[in-house]
Amino acid sequence: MTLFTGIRQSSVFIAIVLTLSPGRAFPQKAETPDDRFDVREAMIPMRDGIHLHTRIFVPKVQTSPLPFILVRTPYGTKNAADNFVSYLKAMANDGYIFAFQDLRGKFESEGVFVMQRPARPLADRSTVDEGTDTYDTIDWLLKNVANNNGRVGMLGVSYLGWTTIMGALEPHPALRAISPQASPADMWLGDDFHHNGAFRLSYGFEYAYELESGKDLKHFDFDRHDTYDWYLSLGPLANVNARYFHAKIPTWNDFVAHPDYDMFWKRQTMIPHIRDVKVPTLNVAGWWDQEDFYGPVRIYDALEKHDSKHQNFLVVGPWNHGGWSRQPGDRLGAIAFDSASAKYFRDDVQAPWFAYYLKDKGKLDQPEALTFEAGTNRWRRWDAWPPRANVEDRPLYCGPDETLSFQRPATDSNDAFDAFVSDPAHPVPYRHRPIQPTYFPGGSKWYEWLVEDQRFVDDRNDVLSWETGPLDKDLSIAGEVVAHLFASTTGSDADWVVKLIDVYPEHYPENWDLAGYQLMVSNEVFRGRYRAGFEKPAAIEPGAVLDYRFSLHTQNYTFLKGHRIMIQIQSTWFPIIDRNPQTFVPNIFEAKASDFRTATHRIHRTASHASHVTLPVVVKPSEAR
Ligand code: PG9
Repeated sequence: MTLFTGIRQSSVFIAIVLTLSPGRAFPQKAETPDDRFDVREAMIPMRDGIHLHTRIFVPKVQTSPLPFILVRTPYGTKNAADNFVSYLKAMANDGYIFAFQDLRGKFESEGVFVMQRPARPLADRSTVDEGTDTYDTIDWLLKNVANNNGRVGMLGVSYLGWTTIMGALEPHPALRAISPQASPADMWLGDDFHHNGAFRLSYGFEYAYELESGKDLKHFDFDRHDTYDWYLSLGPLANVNARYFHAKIPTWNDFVAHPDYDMFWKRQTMIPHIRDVKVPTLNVAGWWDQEDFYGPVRIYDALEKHDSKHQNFLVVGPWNHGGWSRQPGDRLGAIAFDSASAKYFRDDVQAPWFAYYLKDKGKLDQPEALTFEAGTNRWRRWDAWPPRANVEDRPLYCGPDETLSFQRPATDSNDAFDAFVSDPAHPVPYRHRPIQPTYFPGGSKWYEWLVEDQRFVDDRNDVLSWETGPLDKDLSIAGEVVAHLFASTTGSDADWVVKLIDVYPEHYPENWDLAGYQLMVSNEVFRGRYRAGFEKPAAIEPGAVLDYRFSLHTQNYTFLKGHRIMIQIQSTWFPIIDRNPQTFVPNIFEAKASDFRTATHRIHRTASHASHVTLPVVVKPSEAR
């Protein structure tokens, strides 16, 4: 068992890796840089006079000029060598010069940190951004580190994936291959801080504090271990600045000042800057990424529109946030995948892909999209993602008596709905309590909550479920899952959470721990006030049946014969999503305690208001690896 201690799992840079089981291939303690690299620290000058701290690992034995791998991070470079234990092990064995750099204002770098500093407009040559910092760094490395082959690659997970794609928007000509992995693309539409306008409270609060309360990282000191209680007793969001942050955390102030999808968020996303595939790109995502799944797929899509030279690729595996970088990847929580999927990615995908572009080594054997199909537990190769052929969109309808089927309801009876009372004072927990602080060093279930057994909320009155009978044959999906609800509320605002679930058979001798298990396959939340547009919120007319259509994202999954498919709908998911007052107020960050009111929500299931989830069903199996 490998134990990662340290501030955050996604940041392999500050994790201390201890190997607890003796017979493993990698060393007892993280390999020290001295073992195989000469380590050099440099303060690299940027065009505006700011110096960025960079730790450079040059192989002690170097028989030919080597390419660089550049990694730019807000999480510190002190433990950068830990990467060679797992994430970059195959690449270190292959031979690269590695450079790890602190972003502006973080750890040992000069300057001011700006959370996801937007790319400068094309016409603006006077300011700096992550792109110019990357450019200047590459320029310096090429001139100052001997025996390089003139090529540079970049990669990293999450914030480090984001700096990777930002560095490739206006790339240095020597930047020849990038792998943005779990990079956020849009913090309001679908990544760490909001989903469809619903604010990711616990993540936004804890992350903003962690990054912006000093030059290094600092956890917020909760006085409750179960943060469900803490966030509930916080009351309205205005109490954050009043009691704790006192307007000193810039990102929190931005949340408050920009509740809607305004120019602040539109300037921050890099998507409009993607106008070409300027550098070969390996996009990487995990199906159960608890932080950034929207981003990597969105970036892949944006690049794909311009990919005339076929240099843009997608890999999605059965991983949580950054899971491909550290574990064998043979399981996530209770769910097993039959093979070491993460190790396969590191050794047989990531390393050869970079070697091809940076060292002219080997033949490229990378399909357009490589996805791990959980359920059947095998990798699948696709020539387009989502697949263009052999997939049919099939709506799965909510029916009477908690049934779910591919038959559209025929009734138009006024009684054809299911209702529940949503009480902001008793929100549905998003994971099993206690909900430890997100990156709690003593252990947090944050990393695996997306695969937790959803039975823990199944019997709540404010969670509705509909279920098919046992499937008589396997049902595979490949592509986008979309929710289409017809819903009404007695309030004037509401959130809608939809979960697509694989229900394991009750009789499951293969593994009794999984008997009846409810595994979430796809999910998303939508804040009702934005149904007519994300830029301007609008009150919901109480009692009106309105339709809400939103993506539950792309998936490749097989519901096996004998399993059932379930849809759950609820209105709270706390504290990952802040509580909707259910009374329309212009800005929820300024809502008063008295604005938070109980409301009754209805999900309609008539012929004209047929709530459903559309599945991209594979009708003819495509070639498996
Ligand atoms: N999910 C993290 C993050 C990335 C970018 C901005 C804010 C948060 C991370 O793991 O780096």
